[in-house]
Amino acid sequence: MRGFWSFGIIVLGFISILGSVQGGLQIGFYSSSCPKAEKIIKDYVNQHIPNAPSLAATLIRMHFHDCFVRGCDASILLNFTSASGNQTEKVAIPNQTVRGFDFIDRIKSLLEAECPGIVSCADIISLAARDSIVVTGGPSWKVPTGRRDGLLSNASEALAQIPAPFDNITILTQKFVNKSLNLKDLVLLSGAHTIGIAHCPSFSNRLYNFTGRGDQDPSLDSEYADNLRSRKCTTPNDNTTIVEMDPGSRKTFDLSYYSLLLKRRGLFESDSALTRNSNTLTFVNQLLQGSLQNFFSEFALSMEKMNQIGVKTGTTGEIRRNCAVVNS
Ligand code: HEM
Ligand SMILES: *[C@@H]1O[C@H](CO)[C@@H](O)[C@H](O)[C@H]1NC(C)=O
Ligand SMILES: *[C@@H]1O[C@H](CO)[C@@H](O)[C@H](O)[C@H]1NC(C)=O
Ligand SMILES: *[C@@H]1O[C@H](CO)[C@@H](O)[C@H](O)[C@H]1NC(C)=O
Ligand SMILES: *[C@@H]1O[C@H](CO)[C@@H](O)[C@H](O)[C@H]1NC(C)=O
Ligand SMILES: *[C@@H]1O[C@H](CO)[C@@H](O)[C@H](O)[C@H]1NC(C)=O
Ligand SMILES: *[C@@H]1O[C@H](CO)[C@@H](O)[C@H](O)[C@H]1NC(C)=O
Ligand SMILES: *[C@@H]1O[C@H](CO)[C@@H](O)[C@H](O)[C@H]1NC(C)=O
Ligand SMILES: CC(=O)N[C@H]1CO[C@H](CO)[C@@H](O)[C@@H]1O
Repeated sequence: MRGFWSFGIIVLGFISILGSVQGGLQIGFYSSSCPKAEKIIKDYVNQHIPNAPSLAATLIRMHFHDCFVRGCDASILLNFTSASGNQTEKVAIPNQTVRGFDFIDRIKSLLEAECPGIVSCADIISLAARDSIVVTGGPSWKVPTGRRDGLLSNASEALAQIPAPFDNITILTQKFVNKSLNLKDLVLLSGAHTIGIAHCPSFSNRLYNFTGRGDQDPSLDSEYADNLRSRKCTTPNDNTTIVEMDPGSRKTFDLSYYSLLLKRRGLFESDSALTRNSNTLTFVNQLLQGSLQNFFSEFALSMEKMNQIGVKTGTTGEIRRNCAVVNS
């Protein structure tokens, strides 16, 4: 009988070890090498994000852009890499509006002071993005750790692989499937547009000369389009005016992004595309019929897939000392 129980305990032990190891990552990877690491990040976020809540949006977007190019390996933070003639991801158009690099650098300095050379920049982005959404009242998700930092960053890869606001459902699907994410993940992760802002060039083609006949995008509510054109993006290339993607609710992580989609008020063509495919439309309707808690838990599952894309573990990559440069 005792043998039976110890066998059971061993099996359970294996199951729980397997359960905490995900794609080579592990919950609490730093628990012995740098036990305070996750707390240092969370404390820094809790201390600073309430005074600068718009950073939460920029950090989750940084996390998304990082994971979509060469995996979640902090390649987005690099200022130079010889392989790409210094045309790093940061320089690519989609990154020109990503901010928050100094926020990550300050967290990195705290961690280097606590335990030098242990905590990767890639894990800092993943944890800080999650913690900053949580502190603003949004969903939480699991962030297993142990990501290592990449050695390369290439602007043309960012341009090719990061979805563009002009992409149609076919291209969006391809770019997501290429990262092992499905149509449901596309709908859920686009829900992050419930917070944050955009600049006019990301959508002004929908307001001006959409098909070359001085027209608007017919799939955008015309009253909303008129308003955006006359009050916000008074010139198509205005790159200073900022526009809320979820007007009136841009600081609250809620379902209103999806309600706006059905009112034909999704800001980007990529948002609006989600209502014109029967599969994605079904997911949008299901989310709207469910509770906020349901959205949060579904969003968490998609984030847990996203934060494992192409991760480098073990001995690949390195632990960067300065997040902006590879170690020399
Ligand atoms: C589905 C494909 C996606 C496209 C085409 C897209 C495109 C964009 C664009 C063009 C902007 C505005 C940039 C600007 O004009 O300043 C933006 C902002 C944003 N995106 Fe996405 N995005 C996508 C998916 C995602 C995902 C997966 C996330 C995170 C999980 C995300 C989170 C955000 C956030 C939070 C902002 C606001 C940033 C801020 O306020 O600084 N997006 N996105
Ligand atoms: C990297 O570039 C950022 C601007 O994107 C700058 O603030 C930072 O000082 C640079 N860091 C290094 C080490 O060059
Ligand atoms: C950057 O990526 C592009 C597209 O994949 C590739 O053609 C190019 O050779 C890369 N540049 C370098 C320097 O590796
Ligand atoms: C890349 O940046 C480094 C550091 O600023 C500089 O020494 C090098 O000349 C640059 N390389 C190219 C190809 O621009
Ligand atoms: C989607 O966009 C691509 C590239 O712009 C284009 O080749 C394709 O025809 C478009 N597909 C649909 C269904 O509009
Ligand atoms: C994703 O696209 C890249 C080229 O952009 C390709 O090399 C890679 O094999 C694709 N990955 C998957 C999982 O399809
Ligand atoms: C609209 O686009 C067409 C075709 O690209 C161009 O000929 C025309 O000058 C544009 N009109 C305006 C007002 O920009
Ligand atoms: C914004 O627009 C101004 C004027 O068109 C231009 O000089 C500037 O380089 C633009 N900035 C960015 C970041 O594109
Ligand atoms: C934050 C950041 O590094 N942004 C860069 C994006 O690309 C532009 C154009 O090359 C740079 O000027 C910015 O510094």
